[in-house]
Amino acid sequence: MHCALQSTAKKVYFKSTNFIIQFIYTNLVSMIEVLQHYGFVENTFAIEPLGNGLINATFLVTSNSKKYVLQKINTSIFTTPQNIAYNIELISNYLQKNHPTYLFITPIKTSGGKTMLKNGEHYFRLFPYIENSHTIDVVKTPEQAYEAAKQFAKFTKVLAKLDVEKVKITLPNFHNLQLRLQQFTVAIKHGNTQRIEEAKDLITFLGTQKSIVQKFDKLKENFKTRVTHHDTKISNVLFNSTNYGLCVIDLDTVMPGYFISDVGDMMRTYLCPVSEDETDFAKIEIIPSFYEAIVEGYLSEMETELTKVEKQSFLFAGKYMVYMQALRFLTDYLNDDIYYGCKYPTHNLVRAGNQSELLKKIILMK
Ligand code: GN1
Ligand code: MG
Repeated sequence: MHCALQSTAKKVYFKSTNFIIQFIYTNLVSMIEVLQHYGFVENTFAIEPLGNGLINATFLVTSNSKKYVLQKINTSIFTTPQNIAYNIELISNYLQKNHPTYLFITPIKTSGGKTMLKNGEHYFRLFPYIENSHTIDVVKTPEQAYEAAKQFAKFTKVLAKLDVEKVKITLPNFHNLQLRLQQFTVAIKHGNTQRIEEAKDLITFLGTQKSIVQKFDKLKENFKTRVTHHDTKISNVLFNSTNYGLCVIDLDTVMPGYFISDVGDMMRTYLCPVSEDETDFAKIEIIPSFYEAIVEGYLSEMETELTKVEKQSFLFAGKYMVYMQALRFLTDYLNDDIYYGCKYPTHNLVRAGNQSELLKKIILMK
């Protein structure tokens, strides 16, 4: 749907659904103020929503035919946005020195020289828009899965010699599966009773999969801590016009972690030709050539870095991340959708069902 709106204060145009329109209205003045810190002149730019992120709010800004990406950080989730800015600067400086040709999209500095801007209570960043690039929401070919896996592997590989201890934690316990299970256990006790009843089959299924947590606790002793992206979904890779991977984006969760977070999230989002939002679970199937492409793409960069146990844990990575995501979606549903952006009341329930279905399919893989 396209909709051009005009603010009473300043002239700004954008496209979107009602939800986003409402969001923009409440944040409009703030966004206009923010852009002025980057030297934009009022009445000369257009803003429209961009992408499908569930946490931060992202916009495409067009001014004098040049495009930019403006992002407002969700500080109820990223409570220490300074750590994000710190990591990006650390990594950017390291790459400029050691891998100058690597495409790492760094935020544009404000007129005051800052890479992150605090405006009132809110934190914003502005990025250059990479021309002739595009993202995809679902994988349609093994080549796409290969390219995406390669890009995330390359990201960790070029940072292999950066002291991981210097990289800050931007979201404590983000991929702590034990904790995600605990949060789920609390939600099935104290959550919305009507929703608990509605979700009882899913609750039972997820309860039967607790051995994944124990297996993770055993395996992790053999996993190395590296600079890990932690959100390797397919829409976080930029492709060029001939469908080669260009670079990875959405770097807020870049922090020390295990490779299974990254490979697992690839399994979660590249194994199957439909997304986590698909309501027709009959469409959830695993395409073997997509699996092979993930493994080959990741190993094309990381083969020499991974330990033997890590190389044997690709399939487990999928179970670990899909299980975690199913727990997280269902926990949020039972807690009345306090975390993830939802487009309709049972959205999180559908996502949890979808991920559980995917988990069942991964469990059957050999
Ligand atoms: C969130 O906001 P977005 O879409 O980049 C979430 C990821 C989930 C993903 C599921 C900080 O990512 O962990 O995998 O939704 N990010 C955070 O789509 O919780
Ligand atoms: Mg993200």
